Amino acid sequence: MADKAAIKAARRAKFEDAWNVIRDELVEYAKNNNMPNDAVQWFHKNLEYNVPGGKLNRGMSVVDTAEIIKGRTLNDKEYLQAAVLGWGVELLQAFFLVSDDLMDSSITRRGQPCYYRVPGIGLISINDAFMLESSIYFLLKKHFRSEPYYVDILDLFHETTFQTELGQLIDLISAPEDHVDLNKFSLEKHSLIVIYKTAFYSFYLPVALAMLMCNIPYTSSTSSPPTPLPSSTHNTQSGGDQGISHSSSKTTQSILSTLSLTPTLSTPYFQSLQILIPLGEYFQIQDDYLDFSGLPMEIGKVGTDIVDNKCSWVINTALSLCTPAQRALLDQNYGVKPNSEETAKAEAQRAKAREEGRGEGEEQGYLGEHEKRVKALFEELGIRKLYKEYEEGVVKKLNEMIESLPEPKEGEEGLRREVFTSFLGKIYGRKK
Ligand code: GPP
Ligand code: MG
Ligand code: MG
Ligand code: MG
Repeated sequence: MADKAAIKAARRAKFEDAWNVIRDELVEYAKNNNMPNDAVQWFHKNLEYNVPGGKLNRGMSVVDTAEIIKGRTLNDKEYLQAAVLGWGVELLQAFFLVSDDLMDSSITRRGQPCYYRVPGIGLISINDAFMLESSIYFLLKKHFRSEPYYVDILDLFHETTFQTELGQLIDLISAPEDHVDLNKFSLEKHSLIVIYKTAFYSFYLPVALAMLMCNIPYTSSTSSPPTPLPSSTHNTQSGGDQGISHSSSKTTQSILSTLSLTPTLSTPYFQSLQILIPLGEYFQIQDDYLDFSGLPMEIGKVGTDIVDNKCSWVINTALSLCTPAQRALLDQNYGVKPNSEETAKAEAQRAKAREEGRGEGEEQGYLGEHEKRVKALFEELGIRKLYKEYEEGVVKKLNEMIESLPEPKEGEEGLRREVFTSFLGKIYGRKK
C-alpha cells in the first residue's frame, strides 16, 4: 500500500509543477508588453518571493475539492484549470500578505524577511502587491474566457476581495497606533473581523471556485432563499466548558442571513458557507493563538499582535477573565511600542542572525518590556489551556455540522462531507 505521506508529497509536487507553467505565462505577458529586461526580472522575483513558499492549503483545496465533487481524478485539462484557480487563490493571498505585512509592520513571513523589508524593495512592494492581484485576472481570462461560468468566477474573486478588505479595515481601525482602549474590544467584534478578513478568502473561495468549475450553479433559478443545513442553530463558537472562549454565533447568523439574500445563492454554496465561515473563524483564532504562543522558527513569522494593539482572540479571552489588577496591567502595557533602545537591540539581533547565516526568520525576536509583561500575564491566565479547550469544543461542533450535510447518492457528482472533513483535517491542531 502506498505511503500516505508520499501521496501527499506527490500531490504537492504536481501542484508546484503547475506553478512553473503559470508563472512563465505571467512573465511572458510582461515581456510581450515591451517591458525592459529589468522589469521582467523584477516581476519574476516578485512572483517567486511571494507566491509559492507557503503551506499551499488554500490553493490545493481547489484541486482536492474538484476531485471530491467529481468522485474521480481530474484529466489533464481539468487539472490545469483547477490549478489555475488554486494558484489564483494563492496569488490573492500573496497580494494580501505583502500588503498586510506593511500595514502590521511585520518582520518576517514564511521564514524570510517580509517583502517590503528586502533591500531595494520598500514601498515598491505596494505596486508589486497590485501586480500580484492583477495577475489573477490575466490568468482567468486566458484559461476561462469561454467557459459559461467565467463571469461567476470573476464575481467571486471580486466579491471575496472586497469582503477581505472590509475585514482588514475593521482589523486596522480597531487597533489604532496612538490610542489603546481595551474597552473597544469584544469577542463579537473579533468574530466580525476574522470572518471578513480571513474566512471568506481562505475557506469559502477555494470551495466555491471548485464548485463553479464542476458546473454547480452559483445562483438559484427561483427567488426562494437557499435551504439551510438541517438544525442550523448550531453554535460553533462556544467551545470550552466555561463557554468563555467565544460567544458570537449571533454574528455568524447575521452574516449568513445577509449572504442568503444577495444574490439568491443556490443551496450548495449557502450550506458550504454555513460550515466554512465558522471553520475560517477557527483558523484565524489559531493564527491569533500562534501569534502569542508559536515559535518563529515554526510559524515562520514573529508575532506582532500585542505590540500592534490587535483585537485578537487572546486579548479578548484574557479580558473576559482578568481581575481589576490584571486589567490595569493590560491597560498599561498592551499595544505599547518598544522604545528606541529595545528596537535597536531587536535589529542588532536580526543583523547578527543574518551575518551568521541563520536566517532572521528563525530568531525568537527580541521582546520589549511591555510585551514581556503582557505575555507573562497571558501565561498566568492559562491561555494555553483555554485555547486547547476552545479547539476541542469547536472541532466537535464543526464535525456535527459536517455530519448534518445531506450527501449525493453513491456514484453521483456533488458536494460531499469529505470536502469539509479534509479541510478540518488539514488545520486541526496545527502548529504553523
Ligand atoms: C490575516 O491577518 C488577514 C489577512 C492576511 C488579510 C489581509 C487583507 C488585506 C486586504 C491586506 P493577520 O495580520 O493576523 O495575518 P498574519 O498573522 O499572517 O500577519
Ligand atoms: Mg499581519
Ligand atoms: Mg493583519
Ligand atoms: Mg496573525
